[in-house]
Amino acid sequence: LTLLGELRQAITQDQLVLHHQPTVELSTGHVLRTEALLRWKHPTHGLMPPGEFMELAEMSGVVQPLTRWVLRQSVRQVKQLSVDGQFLHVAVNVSARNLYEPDLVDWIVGLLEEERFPGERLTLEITESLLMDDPLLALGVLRRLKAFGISLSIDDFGTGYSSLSYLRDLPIDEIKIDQSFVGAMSLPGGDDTIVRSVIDLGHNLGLAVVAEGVEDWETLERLVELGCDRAQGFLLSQPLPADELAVLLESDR
Ligand code: G
Ligand code: G
Ligand code: MN
Ligand code: NA
Repeated sequence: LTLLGELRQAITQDQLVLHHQPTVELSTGHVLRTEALLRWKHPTHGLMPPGEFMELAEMSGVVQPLTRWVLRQSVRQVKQLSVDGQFLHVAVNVSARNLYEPDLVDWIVGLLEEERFPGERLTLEITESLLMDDPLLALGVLRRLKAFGISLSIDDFGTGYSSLSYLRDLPIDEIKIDQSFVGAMSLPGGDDTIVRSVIDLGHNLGLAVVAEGVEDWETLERLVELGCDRAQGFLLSQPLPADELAVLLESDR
């Protein structure tokens, strides 16, 4: 069996798992939401990160059932982690390929109804470079998602190349500064030019800004000084299995 053949079976064979990485609101210091990160428990290769199979999934179309599995499981798992009827907010990574699925929005709306989960508690993260392949199509789909209260975030911001007018015209709520730029802040002779500029750009467009890949206190403090809204990274928490996230959330209350 090829890797693709195995990937097709991974869903039904129960080989997929989600880890959850919190995003912290810097004004409060509390967990704002959690991001679902997919892993494949491969029978012989061990725990595989999405970087090792996502491209294959996108090229082959397996990304459709894969993303839908992640969405359903994410919603179910965060529902279990919710306390006092207050739903946790969850972010799910969506491939721009998914936006070409004609029934995507209807499927997500159906999922929210079935699971009785509010759209206001769901964020979809879409990678910048892929989004800009067909901005007009993206615009239509994103508008429909927003109508159901779903939040939209541009992932890996700064690595693709979006026209600034698209950034202004797309109905997005947030940009996530790619971790390469955040990492550069803590290198010898550290440089925060790009991070600073992206924070200002985001704010000028009325968007919230997340820094991803925060690994040390100095960087976090600098991000606060620069007015960054949210942060994510190993310093705050590794991606965790659901039961470990539950413990973290308990101590965050
Ligand atoms: O978790 P990790 O650092 O290995 O993630 C690597 C990349 O895979 C990240 O860019 C992340 O956005 C992406 N990714 C993680 N989970 C999913 C998923 O469920 N769907 C999609 N499309 N991408 C994912
Ligand atoms: O592109 P996206 O933000 O979806 O990617 C998330 C990926 O980044 C996950 O694979 C996660 O494991 C990884 N990640 C999260 N925090 C950190 C960090 O502080 N440092 C590094 N190097 N990777 C991180
Ligand atoms: Mn992401
Ligand atoms: Na990213």
